[in-house]
Amino acid sequence: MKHLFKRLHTFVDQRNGFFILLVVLFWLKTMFAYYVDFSLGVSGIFQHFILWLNPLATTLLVLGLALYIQQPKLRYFGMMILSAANTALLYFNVIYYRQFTDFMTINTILGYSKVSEGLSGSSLALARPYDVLYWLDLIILVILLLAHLIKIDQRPIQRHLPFAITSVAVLLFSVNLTLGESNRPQLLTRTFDRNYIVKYLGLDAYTVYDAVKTAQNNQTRASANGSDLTNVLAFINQHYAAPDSKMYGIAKGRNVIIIHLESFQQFLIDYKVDGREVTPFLNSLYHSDQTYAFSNFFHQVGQGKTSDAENMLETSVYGLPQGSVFTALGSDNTFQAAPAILAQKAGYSSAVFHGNVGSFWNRDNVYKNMGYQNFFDASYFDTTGDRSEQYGLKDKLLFHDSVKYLEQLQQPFYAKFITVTNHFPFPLDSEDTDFPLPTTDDKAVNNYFATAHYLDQALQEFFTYLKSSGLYDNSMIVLYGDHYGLSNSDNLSLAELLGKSSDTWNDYDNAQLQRVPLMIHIPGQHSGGIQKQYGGEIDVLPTIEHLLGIDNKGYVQFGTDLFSPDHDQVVAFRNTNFVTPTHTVLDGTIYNKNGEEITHPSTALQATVKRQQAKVQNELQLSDTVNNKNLLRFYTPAGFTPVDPENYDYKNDFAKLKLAREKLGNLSTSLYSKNDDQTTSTHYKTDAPELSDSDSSDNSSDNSNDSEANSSQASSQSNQVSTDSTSK
Ligand code: GP9
Ligand code: MN
Repeated sequence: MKHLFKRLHTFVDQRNGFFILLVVLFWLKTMFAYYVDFSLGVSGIFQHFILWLNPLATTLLVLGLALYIQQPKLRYFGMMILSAANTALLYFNVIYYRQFTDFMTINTILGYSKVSEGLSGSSLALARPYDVLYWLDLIILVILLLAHLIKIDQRPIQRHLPFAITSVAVLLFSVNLTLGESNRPQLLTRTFDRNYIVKYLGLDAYTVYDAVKTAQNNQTRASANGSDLTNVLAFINQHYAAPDSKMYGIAKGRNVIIIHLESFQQFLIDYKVDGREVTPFLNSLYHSDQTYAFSNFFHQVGQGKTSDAENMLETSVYGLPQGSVFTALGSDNTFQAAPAILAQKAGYSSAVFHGNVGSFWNRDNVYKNMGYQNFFDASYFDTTGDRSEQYGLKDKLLFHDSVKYLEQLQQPFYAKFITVTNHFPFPLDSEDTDFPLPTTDDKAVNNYFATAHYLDQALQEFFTYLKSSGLYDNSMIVLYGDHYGLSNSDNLSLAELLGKSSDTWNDYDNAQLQRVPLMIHIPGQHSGGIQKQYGGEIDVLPTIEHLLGIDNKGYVQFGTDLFSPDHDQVVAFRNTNFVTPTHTVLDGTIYNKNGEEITHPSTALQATVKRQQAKVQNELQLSDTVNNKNLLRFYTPAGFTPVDPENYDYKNDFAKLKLAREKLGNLSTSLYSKNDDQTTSTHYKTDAPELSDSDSSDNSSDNSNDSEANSSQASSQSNQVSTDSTSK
């Protein structure tokens, strides 16, 4: 033992030994933070391996900088300072994470961010006794150095050593990046969640990445000028489509319930497997005369997938050509979004219900900029054990467990439910399904039908509740599919199920499968039916506004009301391809309605296509300018007040709603108040097996509170990202 200690001592007394000791200590502290303080959702040996590897490259790189210093004392000082700075970054993130379940951005660190609060005095209350472990090593080393118990090695540093260490660090980082990208493709281009970058590349790399992105954004924003806005406004004014007077205001004053159907494609509607309808409930809605059901409605998302769909629905502005506008720009951009417009123009309250962690797609920040008053994310739900599947709470449970919050919203409300169970690769516990699977060679294709069926059942249960609680009659329910579930490569296996052959399957077929459902269900309105006009996600907001009797003239919205006689039926895809009622144009190739390539288009058609293609390109480019240059900060439509994100935080939303209800007394319009201050969740009927085999059936009772639900947060996070490597 004594011998070992002595050897260690001599090792540390040498500058290389001391350097290695600092690297190892910092690595250990990072591992401690990863496993004890952060919930990174690491699963599988490969992800753990990447996690263990990722602090090494950056620590070598950072501490290695001190080795370039010639003067021995200064060199040691440099190593200690760099190590302390790195520790500070780690530790402040630990504290911040305890409060916000998220990592600090450069803007938070510098205090520039409007949405993500920095560390305040109260954050120090989040310190824990064991935090001393983050600092103890440095304190001990300083003492040992000062007491000369560790000697400063006075020998000059080997000439090539610093450079060798930097090279090794860079090499290690490349290996790390390659492994990360192989496990989570498009890690840096799409930036799903800050969690992901830390998990794969480490905290230092994340901070640098965020700094570079922030600098780029600031530069693009700084280059904004008046003419950018002039072009946008000219397009918007000329493109504006006035409402059809028969439709304008037909849903005025109703609650709006948006149901985001994860990965749900239109072909599922009326589709049967072994003679069994996949989605009998959605089919019945689709064919109801109280539903305006669109049969030629297309998703228009890019890499931002769900977040792009949400962005279009909330703002009628497109996502970005690359990455997600939510994660890339959403923390700081100015939005003129549905929750704020509806609140200001028609007194709506607003809430989002989603069983995944709030940081995914940066929703926790973006929603504040959109003016969402409440956000019930995974922290408000019990997402433990078999209650969750990959991206969070199973859909039946999401609807069921949300009701106790929903009933507290003041009416009219604008409420959005983001489902998750029907997400690639469509896993589902056998207890949740008895649906017969097709038998193609592609497992994802087969499973897709079971999760879609499960979603359908969840919706039926929710609708039954809406009816029995009385919400149904004064609501408008909007259901839409966010994007494809099956990718173009899966489509080759899907082809046979659609009566086509994989041999002749082509781009045109893929494009037609961008159809997703849009159903606007207005109970008591019997003039609905299947709508054949072409449109896309960009058109939903103007349509909803007009149905609610809200004028959208003057707003920077790129879509047009689907019911307007002037509605624009040229539907742009994010990659500048487009579809129209008569033809589809993919990379310049024109297809007719039957999918046949038009090799010799008439001069008239050529001119039309040229004009349409130019419009599509112009529209997308203007939308990109609005996003990238944050143009809406310079323009506020008449009658609109810009959103102040500081007015929102999503902690204790349940308690806050209850308090608001109590304050309003007789004036409270919440369902709970209308129901004589009784919960309506007892009306909820669900066959979810996760509720029957535990005492969680009284989960919906009014007794549970935020802190109770919050206790499940940590576990929900590990559920959330656990299978991200399998997502598309
Ligand atoms: C995650 C969920 C899925 O919270 O919305 O996002 P997606 O992978 O579909 O973009
Ligand atoms: Mn999605």
